[in-house]
Amino acid sequence: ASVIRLEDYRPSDFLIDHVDLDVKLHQKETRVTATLVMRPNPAGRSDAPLVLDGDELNLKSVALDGRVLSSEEFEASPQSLTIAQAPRQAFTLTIETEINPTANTKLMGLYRSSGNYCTQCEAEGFRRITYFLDRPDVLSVYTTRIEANREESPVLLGNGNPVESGSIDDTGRHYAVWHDPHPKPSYLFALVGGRLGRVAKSFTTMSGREVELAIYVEPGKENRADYALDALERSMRWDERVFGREYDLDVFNIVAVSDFNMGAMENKGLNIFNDKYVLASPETATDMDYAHIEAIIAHEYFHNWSGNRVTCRDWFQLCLKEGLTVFRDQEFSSDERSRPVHRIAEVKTLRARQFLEDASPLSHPVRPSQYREINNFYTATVYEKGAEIVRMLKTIIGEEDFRRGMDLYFGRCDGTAATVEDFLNAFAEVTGRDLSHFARWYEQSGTPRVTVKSHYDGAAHTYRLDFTQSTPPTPGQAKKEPMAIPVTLGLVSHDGSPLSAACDRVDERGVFLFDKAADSITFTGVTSLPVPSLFRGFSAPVKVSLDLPNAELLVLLRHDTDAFNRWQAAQTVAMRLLASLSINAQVPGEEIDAFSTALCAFIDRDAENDPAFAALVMTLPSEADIAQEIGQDVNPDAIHRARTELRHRLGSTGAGQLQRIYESFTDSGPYSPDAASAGLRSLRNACLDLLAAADPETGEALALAQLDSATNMTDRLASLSVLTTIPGKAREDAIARFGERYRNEPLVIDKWFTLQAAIPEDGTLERVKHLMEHPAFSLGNPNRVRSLIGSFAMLNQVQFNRADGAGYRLLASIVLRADELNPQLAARLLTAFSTWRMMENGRRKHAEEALRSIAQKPNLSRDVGDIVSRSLE
Ligand code: HT7
Ligand code: ZN
Repeated sequence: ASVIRLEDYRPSDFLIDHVDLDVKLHQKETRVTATLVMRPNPAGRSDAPLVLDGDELNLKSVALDGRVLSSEEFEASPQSLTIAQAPRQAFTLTIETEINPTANTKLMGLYRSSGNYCTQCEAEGFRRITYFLDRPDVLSVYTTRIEANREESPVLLGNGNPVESGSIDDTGRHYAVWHDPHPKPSYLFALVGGRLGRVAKSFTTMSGREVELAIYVEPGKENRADYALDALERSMRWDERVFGREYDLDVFNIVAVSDFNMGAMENKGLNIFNDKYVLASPETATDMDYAHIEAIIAHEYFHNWSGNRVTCRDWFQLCLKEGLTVFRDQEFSSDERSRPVHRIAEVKTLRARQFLEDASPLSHPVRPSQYREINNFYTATVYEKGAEIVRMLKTIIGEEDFRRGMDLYFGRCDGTAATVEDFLNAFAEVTGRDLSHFARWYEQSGTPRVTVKSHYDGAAHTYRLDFTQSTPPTPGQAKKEPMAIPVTLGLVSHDGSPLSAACDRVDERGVFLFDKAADSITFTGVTSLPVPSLFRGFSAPVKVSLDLPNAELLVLLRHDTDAFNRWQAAQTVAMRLLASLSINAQVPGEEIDAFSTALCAFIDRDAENDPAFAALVMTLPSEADIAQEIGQDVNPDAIHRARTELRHRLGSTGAGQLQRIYESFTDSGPYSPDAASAGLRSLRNACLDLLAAADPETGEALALAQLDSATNMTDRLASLSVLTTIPGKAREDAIARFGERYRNEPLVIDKWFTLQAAIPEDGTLERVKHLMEHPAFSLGNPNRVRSLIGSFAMLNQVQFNRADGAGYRLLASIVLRADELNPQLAARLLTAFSTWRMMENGRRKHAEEALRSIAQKPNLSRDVGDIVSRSLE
């Protein structure tokens, strides 16, 4: 497949100022008439033909300035429409196409979901609706007329503001016209037609304009959208307060659909969401679901400025909108909830997804320099590492200059399609700093490793830290340059008493900018040996090697003022124990005892003050994290045994305290999804998990009782999850009862699929195959596929990576089947193979065979072809 390169970017030869779209919705034969007001682009080539993009389109007619063109005057295929002799001044092109939304299983362009019509145009879906210059630097003002059968689609929604609506006599059909005054790229186009329920409220913006906020959902589920509506209102207020950004249309609509390739889409004034990220009730959604809904509602809303008002020049700049918007939604969630707890959750995700990606054959820069299929670049690197870059920039320049830079960027680039350079220039300008070294974060892939060595001179009262950095080679980048790494740090005394130390390389906010291959800093006035607390708040997305003994890390767990590093210290000790246990099967008992004792002391002292934080400290690194840490010749069975053993030891040592907390923190009163209440539940469920690890019999009894008495999905699911770790009749009965109870709740059935797919036992492979025959499962629905197949491949380390290769073969066969329906979904599932090279030899061979069996298949989609070939490179 052909490769698209950033260096080949050139402006479009033509522009489209206005788009008039007339869409007559029919289940199989939807008619689209696009009237495009066009002109040659002064920045383009003057002799170029007009080439419009298409994808699986059926052209009915083309007219130029009102004159229907004969077939000699243009060249058309389902993939493109070319007019060799296009006018050299403004002209109007009218194109009629016919499309079949019912047959559209790719869920890109116009498709049907549960009987409703909806669209998904990012990145290149608009070309599946009409021929167009389907690229983000062509901005147009859209007017959309939607017509449909009134019975089938009483609700008709488009971008922008409603203009008019009415009936079409004697046809049973009706129409609505929408106008969006803000020029936008085609990827932000959307329309919806369907039978939908609605919740709404009005919002007054900071300048006093009234906006009608509405969420549309499956009829009967309106009350499950209340939380999302509240989150939307809070997001809008937050963006006004923190970034000074106001909403700019009379309405803001959100529609929840059940078949959706990703989480949600920020179409101008008409966000379309995966219903999983809108619908919530205590009976069906967990605390984590509520938190995700809040974050994604905010994320899509924040795109209105970071993405829509200022969009991307080309898809290489994707991080410009996605990294920045993730940063904004993370800040929002931190302000709405507990900042340290949220930061830990962000870092856990970053390490589990982005560090993993960066250590795999799929590693790429935050701003890639080439791609074959852009859909494969909506990655953890572009999103999560992209957000970390924005956060580092803020750390380096400080809060005030960051806000001034953001204001300059939004103000200057409003209404344009911008680049990463435009973004950085705004900050360089307000600070007077040269950010060209910092810009390397966008270009260089791989996770830097920072190694730190400490030297204390008790006579001179000095304490020196020697830093070195290196970044491993990644595909296409053998040699690496040093990065500009902000290190937020401090020194901690062994007993927690205040420590006065000075270092002129560390600024007043505790930040040292480490931007060479090696550097040293020295603190003076240090009267006793301190413990260094480095990368506070995870100030840079790097891996750290530090020569601190476990005992000193446990001092940080006890005394550090930085909550993130308290958690990190416990994780580092746990990881050391788990990696040793996995590799050597044996670790000196005293080391485990010291850790257990420190953890028990921590629980005694701190669990009640901050339950959510305590639950995080008590949760060991996952099996996937341990595999990543080991990095080569990985044996997932050994890792599973090691983690089970350590959980058993911790649960046994702490049984008394765990039991006490479990019993004293019983949930009372009505359910509330707020962070404090959720924190209590997470602590209690972390206790239950360790108690069950220590003694399965007690665990089973407690979990069964909790499953019976739970008044919300968080507690019910947590108890079922504990039961899935204890084989036997009680587990099977509980699984069956849960499945029966929620058989009409697809989003809960997803959780049920996930729990079963993650059982680390030999029978799981057959169980997954069996569940694929369950009436609720469908290969056409991304949520179902992700919850059953995605969970098996991503969460079940031992069974996906079975020594006999059966897990790999199962995934390969499903990827091939899914590819015929939905290539984007198939390609995402396939990324589960990204860890194959770190496995031990036997597994590696099986994984390679499975990948080759996919690669050999004829007619692979570009999406799957791209991932499989990069995975094998
Ligand atoms: N900007 C959106 C990304 C997206 C997408 C969404 C749904 C289906 C296919 C998609 N391709 C790209 C979502 C976001 O990050 O906000
Ligand atoms: Zn986004």
